[in-house]
Amino acid sequence: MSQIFRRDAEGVPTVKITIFGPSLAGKTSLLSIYSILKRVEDPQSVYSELKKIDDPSGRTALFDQSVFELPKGQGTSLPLMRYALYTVAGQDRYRETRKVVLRGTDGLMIMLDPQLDQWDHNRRSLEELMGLLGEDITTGKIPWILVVNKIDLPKENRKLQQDFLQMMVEVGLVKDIGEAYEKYMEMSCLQARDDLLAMPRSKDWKEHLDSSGRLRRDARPPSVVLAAQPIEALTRLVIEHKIKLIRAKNPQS
Ligand SMILES: Nc1nc2c(ncn2[C@@H]2O[C@H](COP(=O)(O)OP(=O)(O)OP(=O)(O)O)[C@@H](O)[C@H]2O)c(=O)[nH]1
Ligand SMILES: [Mg+2]
Repeated sequence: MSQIFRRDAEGVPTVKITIFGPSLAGKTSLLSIYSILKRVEDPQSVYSELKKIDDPSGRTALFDQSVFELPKGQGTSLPLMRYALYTVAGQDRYRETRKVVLRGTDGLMIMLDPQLDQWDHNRRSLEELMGLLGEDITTGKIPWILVVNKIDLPKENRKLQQDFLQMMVEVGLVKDIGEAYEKYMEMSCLQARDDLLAMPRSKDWKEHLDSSGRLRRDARPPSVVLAAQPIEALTRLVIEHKIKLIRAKNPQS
């Protein structure tokens, strides 16, 4: 099935998605919530549990990683595919590690922090990313999206969508606001986590389960939909992008 899909040690085609952004944006929080979600919805899809390499303060020191399986046949004619999710360590002192973690990434989720005092950190993080992968990003070689977390915070304490769209243009991620808008998403990891953990205590909990006792996908609370969407949308984008490359190389496939 071509070298365009890398294969893991078991020979299964695997795409690598990296979550990049400044320290405290919520990258580890997102991966933790997504791992819990997949465990309650479809434990068989969790190929490798969340591994965290963090420092004594709980911040990531190298990366977090978790690997999931896509239902067979989804998006491709392949029997089985995996997607490996990584987060980078956002603190300034881990800059060198981020280069290593980004190596070979097939898709990029940029996660930013809307808190007013984090504004400069966001910009520095975007500038660093542009220095490392700017060409791959702007030419479409690496599919990407930008997610702003912490929208649970009061509006007066955070930057809003328009500020981020403007910054995306200023750092050269996109050509104009329209293009920025297409790449932009928002979420609250905190809200998603609270809503997910509250579900088993709700009166209608049983109605949200399928016959095997798993959480039904269509029962995701809206905050959980918002949190899972960027990962799942980006994974789809990456797979579609690779299939296009394969078809371009071999029109018969
Ligand atoms: N208010 C609010 N706080 C959040 C949200 N998501 C994460 N946090 C908090 O932000 C802090 C940092 O979260 P992490 O997930 O560790 O951040 P990170 O991006 O992995 O940081 P590094 O590992 O240093 O790169 C924690 O105290 C979280 O509880 C959110 O949606 N809303
Ligand atoms: Mg982290």
